[in-house]
Amino acid sequence: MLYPQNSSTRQMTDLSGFWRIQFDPDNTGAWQAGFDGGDVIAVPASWNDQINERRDYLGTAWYQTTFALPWGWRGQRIYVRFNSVNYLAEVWLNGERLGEHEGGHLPFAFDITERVRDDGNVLVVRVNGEMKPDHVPPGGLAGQAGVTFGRADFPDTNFDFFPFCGIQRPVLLYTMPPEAITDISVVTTIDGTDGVVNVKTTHTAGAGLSTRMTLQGHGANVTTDSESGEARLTVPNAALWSPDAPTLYQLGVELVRGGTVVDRYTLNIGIRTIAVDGDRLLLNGAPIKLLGFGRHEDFPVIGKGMLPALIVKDYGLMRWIGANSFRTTHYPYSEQMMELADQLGFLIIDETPAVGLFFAEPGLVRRNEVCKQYIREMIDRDKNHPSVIMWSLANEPHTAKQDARDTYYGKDFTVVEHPSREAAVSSFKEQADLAHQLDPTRPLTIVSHEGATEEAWQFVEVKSLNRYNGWYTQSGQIEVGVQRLSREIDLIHERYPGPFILTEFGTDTIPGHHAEPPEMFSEEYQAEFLAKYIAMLDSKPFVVGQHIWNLCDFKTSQGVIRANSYNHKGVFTRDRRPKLAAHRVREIWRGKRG
Ligand code: BDP
Repeated sequence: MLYPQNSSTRQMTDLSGFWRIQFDPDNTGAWQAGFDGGDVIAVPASWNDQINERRDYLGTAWYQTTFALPWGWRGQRIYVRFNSVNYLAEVWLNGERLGEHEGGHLPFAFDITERVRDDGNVLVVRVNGEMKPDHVPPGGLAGQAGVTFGRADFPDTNFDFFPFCGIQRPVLLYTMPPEAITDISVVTTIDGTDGVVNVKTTHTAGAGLSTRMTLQGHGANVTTDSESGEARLTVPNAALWSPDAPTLYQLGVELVRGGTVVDRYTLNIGIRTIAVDGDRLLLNGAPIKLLGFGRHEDFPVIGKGMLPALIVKDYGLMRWIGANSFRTTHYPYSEQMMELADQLGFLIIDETPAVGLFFAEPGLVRRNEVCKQYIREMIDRDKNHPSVIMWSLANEPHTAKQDARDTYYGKDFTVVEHPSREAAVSSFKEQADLAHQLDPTRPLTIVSHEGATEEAWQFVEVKSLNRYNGWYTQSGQIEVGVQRLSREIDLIHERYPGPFILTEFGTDTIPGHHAEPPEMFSEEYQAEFLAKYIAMLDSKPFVVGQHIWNLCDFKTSQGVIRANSYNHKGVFTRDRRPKLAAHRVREIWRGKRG
């Protein structure tokens, strides 16, 4: 799905601003053609933190805005695109239904060419943010054993972040010409010192159209014409894309009819390869280690709203601390975040919104279908980003038949078998097959909390684990916890050879709370914990990544283990100030990267 852009053949305008919102707790509203009154609401941003009385409201709300068709757009195909609406969206223009979409973090668009007026257009979006067992991520399970963390937090999520709702990313109005480029897929390879850029394009039906592709930048200027829409462009002495040198080339695609350019689209691309080889993860043929974080799109007042300044700030913090990578925990991030990663040279594990999955009724079959929809949409959206080096199909799925993590290893520290549910195994096989088929070039991972008995790992190239030894288990005993984890990681690697990433480790830390000797919740405890984990991970050549949980403190549901309704595992506070651990990690990571 190409991001809208302005060019000599395309136009785009942003409908962000002050909209109106009408809450509909009884689901009786019928405001498809618009409503009078309601409250003012800023788009993009979640509603929860903007409107005091609606903080915990997760039901139905109707959004509305009006717009005029920009001058000169008539004659083009016209679309409205929603970059993110959480969770269900149903959309009407001038009282006519355009369609619906499920899932909070991936874009969708509607063709409004035949419906849009020159003036006085009323755009209405019915948003529903209810937590339900058959949604992904699921909720509304009230601590049901075996499928949840066993807690009953409020609001009742099956995951550990606040379920912010609303129109959370920009809404764009854009044009495409009547004959248009509809998709571009880029796969790059390296041949000696040449960079090879394989491009596949699609366009609207029509005889007599051909495609011209031009690659420019860093001294390159390669052009090729193609009848089929496919081409292979070779860049001699190519400047490869990497975290140290995130070189981007400009790929210009033109759709041509009889010598006249009818559409034009420009894409920034990076020439790089990513591969798994034995225990190693190779970027451009050389081993790479991922140093970084899990993060959340989360900030006071805007909730999960897209805020360009916050994106810049977070990249600045990650740079400062010496990170080169992050995982989009636990949903795909904004397209703005992805674009900057390409420019700044960050390596991304791109994760679908599948967090807190369970493989029992209710909602089993439906959840599986929604997961596959997300995989299609995520790969379609992000396939051309050089920064995206891996797809994550799930975070901590409850795959085991029994939820009994503490008994997965016996007294003598051998694996005690805890079989996975058949439904989990077949679901992940289907999902991995789909992802491999859609993108044969990037490795897959599944982020497990089950360890060596995780059967879903058989379908993915990279095994990722979340562990909190010395925190949730072996509390107060960092050394004991780290030793135990070290043995566990070795056991996992014996069973599942290949690259391994510790995708989460960390401690809740109250800024300003100090203790010597270090004690849980103190800044010293977090600093020591992270330093010891990193030293242990560094000692294992097959550990290709270390992602601290979390970059910043973030908002959660209310529950007994979340003071302030915050997860305090950030090395930065929610307002982006460093804790002691940030300085410690910086010393280690920057030392490592030179
Ligand atoms: C893991 C989850 C993550 C949580 C974290 C924690 O993947 O979303 O926030 O633990 O408890 O289970 O801090």
